[in-house]
Amino acid sequence: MNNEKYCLGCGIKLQDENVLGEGYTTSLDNSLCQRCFRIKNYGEYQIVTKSNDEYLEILKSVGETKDLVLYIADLLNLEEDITKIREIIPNKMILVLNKKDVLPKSVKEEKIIDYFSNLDKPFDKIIVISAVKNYNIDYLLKQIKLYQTTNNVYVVGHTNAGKSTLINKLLRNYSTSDRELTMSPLPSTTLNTVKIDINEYLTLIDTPGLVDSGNIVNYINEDEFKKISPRKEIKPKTFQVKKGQSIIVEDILRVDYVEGEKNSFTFYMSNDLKIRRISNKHDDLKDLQKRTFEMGYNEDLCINGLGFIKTVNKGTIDLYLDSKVSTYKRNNLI
Ligand SMILES: Nc1nc2c(ncn2[C@@H]2O[C@H](COP(=O)(O)OP(=O)(O)OP(=O)(O)O)[C@@H](O)[C@H]2O)c(=O)[nH]1
Ligand SMILES: [Mg+2]
Repeated sequence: MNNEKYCLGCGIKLQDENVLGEGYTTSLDNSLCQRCFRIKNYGEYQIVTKSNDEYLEILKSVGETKDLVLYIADLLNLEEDITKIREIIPNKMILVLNKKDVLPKSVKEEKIIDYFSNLDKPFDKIIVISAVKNYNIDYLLKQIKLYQTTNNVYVVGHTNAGKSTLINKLLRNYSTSDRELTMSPLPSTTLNTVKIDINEYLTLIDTPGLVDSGNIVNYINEDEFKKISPRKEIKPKTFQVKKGQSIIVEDILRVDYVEGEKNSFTFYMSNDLKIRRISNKHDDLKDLQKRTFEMGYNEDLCINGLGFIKTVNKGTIDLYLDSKVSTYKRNNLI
């Protein structure tokens, strides 16, 4: 079969022969694949497993252009090494920190920007936005105009960071087109590059997000997934802790404060998650993999896909968590 039609929602090549294959549609006259049609109309989602190798090839080809790149990252789930992308894409790049709306309003964006301003491979600009709440989108467009080298501007980043949501917002705000990219709360929504003309001078190119095998979303069911994805401003939960005390998050995570001065643990995670103290005599969740962290003063413990725990004093923490989920320490973000 030889056709050159691509799904307008996710970029996959359309085909009408293999119902179970990617890009299937009942008729090649349709503009969306069946998967996008279902996500858009029924909120139904079909998991797609793609290899990152294919996506890496796409990113490498972006790196061979001279075009401006927007690197979108999710503020609640920042990559451990946010500059890693610069190894593949040396282009002019704006770091766009998205989902500001889920952080407490009291968090100052200047502080977040400061945090990332002393990197080894610095970004040309750092901007905090909320694609959903339309926050700082005008400012972002101004910066795009300032930094763009050609009409083409690539939008890259990990899966679920909100790339397609941002492009749709720019489309709604600044063009008359009624096109809409497919967005969804689950990973791997966009499957190929998709070109979107915003105006005569600006074409945004959506790309599939890299899938991070250390992200907890890969290892939980749909109900748990709904709980861990915050839709509203997070109300952080603070616990004053002494050594020997334990806190658990649903049946996902156990945090034991093993050794150290009096401390304070603040959980920046979805409000829908039940976070509570338990008696350290209980062995709840101790069957999960244990990892030990020596925390310094004012450090966060980040759990990939779940959020982070802000701590203030020195001490030793044992985390119990699925062995496949990655974790890291950093200085307090907020
Ligand atoms: N709270 C909040 N959620 C957002 C924001 N932007 C995007 N999201 C949500 O994040 C999820 C992922 O959004 P997408 O636009 O599909 O993400 P993507 O980066 O295109 O993902 P892939 O196509 O898989 O690479 C959706 O549930 C969006 O509603 C934001 O500013 N705030
Ligand atoms: Mg997308």
